[in-house]
Amino acid sequence: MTTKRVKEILSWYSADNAGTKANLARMLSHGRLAGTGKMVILPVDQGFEHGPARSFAPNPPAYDPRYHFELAIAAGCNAYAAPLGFIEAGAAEFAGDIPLILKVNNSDTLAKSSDPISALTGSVADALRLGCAAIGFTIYPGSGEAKHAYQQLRDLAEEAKESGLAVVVWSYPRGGGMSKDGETAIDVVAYAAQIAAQLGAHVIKVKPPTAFIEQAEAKKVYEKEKIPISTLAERARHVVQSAFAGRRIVIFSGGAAKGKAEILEEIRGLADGGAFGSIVGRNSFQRPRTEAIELLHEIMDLYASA
Ligand code: FBP
Repeated sequence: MTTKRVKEILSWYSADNAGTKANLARMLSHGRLAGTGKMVILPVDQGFEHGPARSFAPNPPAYDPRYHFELAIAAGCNAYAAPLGFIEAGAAEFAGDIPLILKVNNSDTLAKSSDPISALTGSVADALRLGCAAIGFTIYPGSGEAKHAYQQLRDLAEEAKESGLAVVVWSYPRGGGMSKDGETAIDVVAYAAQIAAQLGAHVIKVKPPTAFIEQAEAKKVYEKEKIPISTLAERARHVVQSAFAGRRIVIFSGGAAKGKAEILEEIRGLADGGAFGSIVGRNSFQRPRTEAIELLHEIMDLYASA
């Protein structure tokens, strides 16, 4: 049964067809957080994005694509997201066991560019063939190529929605015109969430923001309006507000592997600020399996009790 909270969330997406709403409901109604309106997703595109050794050497069973399906299922995640190759390697074997998100664009770190843009690496047809609930797409607001990516997303989102799929957008500011600190600055992360929402994303994924403000024009407004941004909870609240006053699902990424206490403290701040959940890759699959499941359960418990 779809819970009242899930129905409320679905009502925010009033333009969507029954298929897309059913697929959103599938993700919101699966796993240990089913029905709560919160989500914890396992993303494993780091093999592509960062390379195999950086991603999988800390926990070698993770070189096997089936490992990640099993981890996401055993931990009770809402969904599992990966590029075409990993999804193809397990979609049939694990059919029906967990909602899947096909990352339809990816970039590698072999080529360095000040104007990053991901290549199209999967299609809506692939997502349908593999039984996925959603497509996943990365944009890099701030890149000189961002406009091209926005247009690609616009076309793919239209096709996905026509086909009854949901759209998950990774919105990661970066590029030549932006400082390194600016990539996670509160004004920039909030802006990135707004852009993803305006591009029609159902689920928006951003990095946890810092209290740094990148843009001088924005800084004046944050100061004048006294927007509270000193704690992580306040910043998460501001980012969620920036995505249509909380009427879009906004989840936060886990980042590079860190200690358990540190990640739980971060999640506590995000959950207190009204985050809808987390997408935790390296901090889960780089740990031994039982530790990863334990950590994911603790993360889920924090969201469940927020
Ligand atoms: P992590 O929890 O490992 O940070 O995963 C989240 C994620 O969005 C992955 O999907 C992606 O591979 C990675 O972060 C990309 O991070 P970046 O582009 O900053 O290296």
